[in-house]
Amino acid sequence: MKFYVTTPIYYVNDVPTVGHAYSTIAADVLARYHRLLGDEVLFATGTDENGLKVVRAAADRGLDPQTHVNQMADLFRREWQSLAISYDDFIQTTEKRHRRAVQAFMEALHRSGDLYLGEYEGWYCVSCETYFREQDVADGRCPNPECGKPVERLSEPAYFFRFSRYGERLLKHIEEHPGFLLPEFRKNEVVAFIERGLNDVCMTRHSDWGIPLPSSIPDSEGMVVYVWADALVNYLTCAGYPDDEERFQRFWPADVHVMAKDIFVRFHASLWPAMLMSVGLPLPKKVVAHGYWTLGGKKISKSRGAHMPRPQPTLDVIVQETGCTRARAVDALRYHMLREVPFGQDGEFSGEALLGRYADDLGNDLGNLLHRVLAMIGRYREGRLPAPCPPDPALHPAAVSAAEAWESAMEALDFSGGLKAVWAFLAEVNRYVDQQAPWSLAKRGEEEALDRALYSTAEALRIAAALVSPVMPHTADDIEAQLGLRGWKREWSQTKEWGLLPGGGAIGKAEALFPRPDRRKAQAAPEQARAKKEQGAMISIKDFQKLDLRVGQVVTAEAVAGADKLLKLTVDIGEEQPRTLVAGIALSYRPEELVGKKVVVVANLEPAVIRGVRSEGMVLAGWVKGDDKSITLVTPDRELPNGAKVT
Ligand code: ME8
Repeated sequence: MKFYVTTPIYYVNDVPTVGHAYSTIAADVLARYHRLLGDEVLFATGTDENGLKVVRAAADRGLDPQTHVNQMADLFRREWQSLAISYDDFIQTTEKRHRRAVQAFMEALHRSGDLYLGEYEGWYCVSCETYFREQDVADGRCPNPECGKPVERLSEPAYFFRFSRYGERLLKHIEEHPGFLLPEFRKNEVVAFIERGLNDVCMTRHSDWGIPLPSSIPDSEGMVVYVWADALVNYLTCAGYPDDEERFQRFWPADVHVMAKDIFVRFHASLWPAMLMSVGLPLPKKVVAHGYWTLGGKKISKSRGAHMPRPQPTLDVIVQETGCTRARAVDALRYHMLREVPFGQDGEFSGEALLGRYADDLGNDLGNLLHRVLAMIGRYREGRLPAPCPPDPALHPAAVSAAEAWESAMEALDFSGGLKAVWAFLAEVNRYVDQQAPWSLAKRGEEEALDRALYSTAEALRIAAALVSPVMPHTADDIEAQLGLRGWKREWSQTKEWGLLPGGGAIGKAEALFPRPDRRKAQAAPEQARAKKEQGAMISIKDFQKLDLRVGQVVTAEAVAGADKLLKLTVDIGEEQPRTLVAGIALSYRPEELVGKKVVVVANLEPAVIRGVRSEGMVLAGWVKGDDKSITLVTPDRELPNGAKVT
C-alpha cells in the first residue's frame, strides 16, 4: 500500500509558530504510523513563495525575493528537522518542477473549458492573498474576521475559473464519500458554503513575481497564476505531476491533506476539489481541518508579533525546567500538542499544561514504569530478561485493544483519543506491577511467578514503545535500547504479538526518561532516583500549607486483628471526639506504651478503610528505610495542648 500525506505549504513571510508545528507534527505522526504498517509513504511539506506577501516581506528585509524565500525555506527545514519531522519531500513553490506543474495544470484547466478571460473588478487582500467581491467588502477592509486589514482595489483583465459550475458535483461527492471531509461538523460548514452559491474565482493577476501563465493560453502576457491556485497544485507536484507518470500513478490521489480550519472551507474542501474535477483527476481521499492554538483566546499567528509561542523557545523552557535532553523535550511537545486538544477543536497553548503533562503522563505513567521494571530486573535477575512466558491475560488483551484503538484513531484523525487509549494501557501495566508486587514475590521466593511478572511487564513496555513511537520517536528508541533491543526493526504488527523480547537478553542502561527538576542529580544513580520518587516531587509552601498538622494525645491503642504491623489508635486532637486512626507501628511500639503519648497527626487526610477500620488521619513517624522496627513517633519537644497546630 502507499500512503501520501501533506501539510499546508507555509507562507515564508515569517518564522513558524507552534500552530504550524502542530499540522506538521500531526502529518508526521500519520507518516510514521504508516511506515510502521509497511506502507510506502510520501510525506510532503514545504513553503508557499509566490504571493505578494512574500515580495513585501523581502522588501522589508532589504533582500531580493528569491534570496529571502530560500533563507526562509531553510529556516523551516531546520525547524522541522529539529522537531523530528520525517518529511520525504520539501517543496518550494519557486522551484522549476513546480512552475512546470502549475503551467501544465493551467493548460489542462484551459482545455477543459473552465478558464475564461474576463475583467477583474474588485478587492484583493494581500495578507490573505484572497480576492473579495464588491458586496463582501465593507469600508475597504478585508472581510476575513481574523484579518480586517485594508484591501486593495484591482481592475484588470484576468482569467477566471468556472467554480460556479461545480456546486452540485461537489455536494454529491461529499455526500457519497462520508470520510472525505473531517471533522463532521466542519463538513456541514462546507456544505452550507457551497449551497449559498459559488462564484467564479479569479485565477490570475498582473505581477512580476509568481508563475507566469503559459504562453499557450491566449492574452496571458504579464499574468501570473493566483497564488492560491499555484499553492494547491503543490500537492500534485510532489506526487510527480506532470512528467513522472509512474510516480504520479502510484501516489495520487493524496490520502490525507492536513490543515487548520482557516484554509479548509473555501480552499481545500471546495476550490481544490473543483479544480481537480475540472481537469479529470481523482480527489484526495481525506481533507482534514484541525482547530486553532490560541493565546489569550485568540489565534496564535505570526502577524500578532514576536511573543507568539514558537517551537524552539518552547523546547528551551522544557529543557530548562526539567533538565531533560532536547530530544526528550521534542517528544514532550509533540505528545502534549496531540494529546491536549481533540483534533478538530481549538486549544489554549499553555506552558504550564505542557509541563504538567510532562510530569504526569510522561514522567509518572511511562518513565517511572520503565524505571521500576528495569530496576527490578536488575535487582532480582542480574539485569537479564527472564524467558518468554505465554501471553498474560491481564496485559496482552489490553495491548491489543490499545493497538486497535490507535488504528481506528488514525483513520479518524483522532490523535488525542488514540493517545488516551495508549495511556489506558499504561495504566493497566502500572496496575499490574502493583498487583503482582514482584518485590513480595522475590521475598517469598516465588521464582516462577517473579519471572512471569518481570517478563510480562518488560514485554508490555516493548509494545508500549511501538505504540508511542509515531508520536515520540526518540522515547520509543530509548525504551527499546533500555530493554536491550539493539538494531530492532519496529513494525506495527508487533504491537499485537507477545513474546518477542528475547529471554536471557541483557537489559540496557536504565536512565530516567523524563527527569523531574528535583531528580536531576539522582539521574546518575537509579536507586536513589527510585527512593526520590517515593518521596515525591518538590512542593511549594502553598502545597505544604494545605496540610493540617496537629498535636494529639493517644487515648487508646490496640492491635488490629490479622495484621501484625498495624495498631488501632484513638487520638485526642482537641476535637469533641478522639479520632480513630490506623498506624503501621506495631513492630516498634506495644499498645500499652502508647497511651498518653503526645504525637503529631495529619488531620485532613482523606479517610481510608484499613483492614475494616476507618482511619481518619495519620500519625507522623520517622524510620530507617526497610527496617520496620526502627519506626519512631514524632513527638513535641515541649508541652503543647492537644489540637495545637504544627506548621
Ligand atoms: O495559509 N493553530 O500558509 P500559512 C493551528 N500558504 N494551526 C495553525 C495556526 C494556529 N494558531 N497557525 C498556523 C497558508 N497554523 C498557505 C497555505 S496550502 C496549499 C497553502 C497552520 O503560513 C495551519 O495548518 O498561513 C494553517 O492552516 C496553516 O498553518 C496556515 O499557514
